[in-house]
Amino acid sequence: MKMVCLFILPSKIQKRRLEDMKTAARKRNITVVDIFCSSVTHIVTEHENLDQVVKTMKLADTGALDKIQVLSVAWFTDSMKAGAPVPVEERHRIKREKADTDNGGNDSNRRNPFILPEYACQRATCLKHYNHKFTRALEILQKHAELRDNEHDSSRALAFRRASCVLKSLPFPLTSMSQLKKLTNIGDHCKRVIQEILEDGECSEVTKLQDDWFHKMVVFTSIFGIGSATAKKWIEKGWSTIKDAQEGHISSDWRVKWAFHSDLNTPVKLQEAQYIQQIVRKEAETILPGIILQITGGFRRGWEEGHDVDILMTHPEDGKEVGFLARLLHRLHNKGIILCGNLEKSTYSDDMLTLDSKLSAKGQLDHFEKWLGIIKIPQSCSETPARDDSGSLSNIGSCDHKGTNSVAHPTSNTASEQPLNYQPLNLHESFEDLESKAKKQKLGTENELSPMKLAKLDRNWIARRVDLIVSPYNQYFYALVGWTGNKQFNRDIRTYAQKELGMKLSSHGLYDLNKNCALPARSEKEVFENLKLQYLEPWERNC
Ligand code: 8DG
Ligand code: CA
Ligand code: CA
Repeated sequence: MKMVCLFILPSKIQKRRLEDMKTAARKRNITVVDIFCSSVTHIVTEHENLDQVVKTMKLADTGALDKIQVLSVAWFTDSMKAGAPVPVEERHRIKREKADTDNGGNDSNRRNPFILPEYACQRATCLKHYNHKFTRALEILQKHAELRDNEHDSSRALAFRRASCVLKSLPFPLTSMSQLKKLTNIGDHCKRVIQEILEDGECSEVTKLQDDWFHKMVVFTSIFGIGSATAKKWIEKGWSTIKDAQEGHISSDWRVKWAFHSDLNTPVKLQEAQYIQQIVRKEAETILPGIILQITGGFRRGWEEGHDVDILMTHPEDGKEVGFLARLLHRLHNKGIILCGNLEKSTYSDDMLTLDSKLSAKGQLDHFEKWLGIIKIPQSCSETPARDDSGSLSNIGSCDHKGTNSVAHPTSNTASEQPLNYQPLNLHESFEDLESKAKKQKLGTENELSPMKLAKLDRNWIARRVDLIVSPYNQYFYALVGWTGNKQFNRDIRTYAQKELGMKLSSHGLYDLNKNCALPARSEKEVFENLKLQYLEPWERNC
């Protein structure tokens, strides 16, 4: 049976029973979402007909439910008894009150506008959705605006992104402009683009934008550490390929020195991220037993590739994390894993909880102690997904260190869904491999060679970008939300906190500006509760 993503309509179901139903389904490995979103495949309801469901869910019409099975609690009970979702029978289906003989009526219903909450943090935004042809176009416009406009003025780019984000949350494919009527965040420019795609299948403005200049800018800015200002200068110099830049660009910045290393311009795979988590965990636990370590960023949101691996760490005992990162780096260095990087000391002080920071991408920079760098991993782990020491694949999606809230990702093949027929990697052998190969090649000083020479070596490792972040435990769950992202989600939830609640949210905490007090959180769910928001799983934060 196709992957089931279940939404239980709370209406007419007592709170306690609803929670029991969700728990029972999750125990049977069924994905259950708390908020209706575009991933939902099955709705279970106590309502007797479809019109009541549409009304309760504040949908404009039944069109939004076209691709979803709307089922009675009988289907749910049958599935719980069977231990897995059972095939849908006619008796399970929730139907319209009276047969819809009037096709025209149905069509006119479809043209009715749909309502979505204003902020992305109030609705689920998943990787897979119904409106890719529109969001792709809007995100090309966004990218173009980011590259073309002044780096300090992101307003045009953000307007395209917000519109794209709304379309990602729609639980049906857009077929008519009238469906947009009641949606906020879609301005006139975006509407023109959407209309042209609806009418012609593509937008001429978007096609024209993708010219020579745009392609060069995309190539140059995809190089690690290269921003739009540098890329523009390169184009002005007449450079058009990575090779031109590689030959002409000289810099002492470690990031730029490494910018052209071929490894860093190929995406990091999920199994490589898991492998890196595994080696860091092993060393970290040796130094500081009880350490909590979590992959964040795109991988936690269900992506199977990323540009780097973000690992957030903390310790439940206050103060234990102080000095830990330097010791961890020392150990990783001795193992021959580190190529280069930069350790940033914590610059946090309590007044930062209340200070105004810009809600821009740059404003997301925080004050934790962190190391941004490049490490080596054995080439073999790109081919073989890694397991953690318990023999099970590590669960990236879990929402806290106890893994109590982990939910299988409905739209991508995350750790928990991967087939288990891989040979576990032996970490010890992998390290020895790296070290002995280096010795055989008399490359004890490998790190001193230039990245380009290193790239050309016959080597058994590949270079990967890693961010290691250490947070005190009392800030950890806010850090987890911040470092899970995505950046647009962070922007949105922070604007929501400020405008709707008069609170200041950052990766360090939440501060109520009216009551003049900080609001602590002991789980990611509590972060959402403090913000009066329904909990969103990490994979529902792909705005
Ligand atoms: P990618 O690497 O696959 O491209 O995507 P990503 O994982 O979503 O992006 P990222 O650039 O690695 O950033 C991960 C999240 O961390 C992002 O949502 C922003 C958030 N973040 C903070 N604080 C800081 C900070 O100080 N620096 C950076 N670079 N990111 C931060 O909450
Ligand atoms: Ca990342
Ligand atoms: Ca990162």
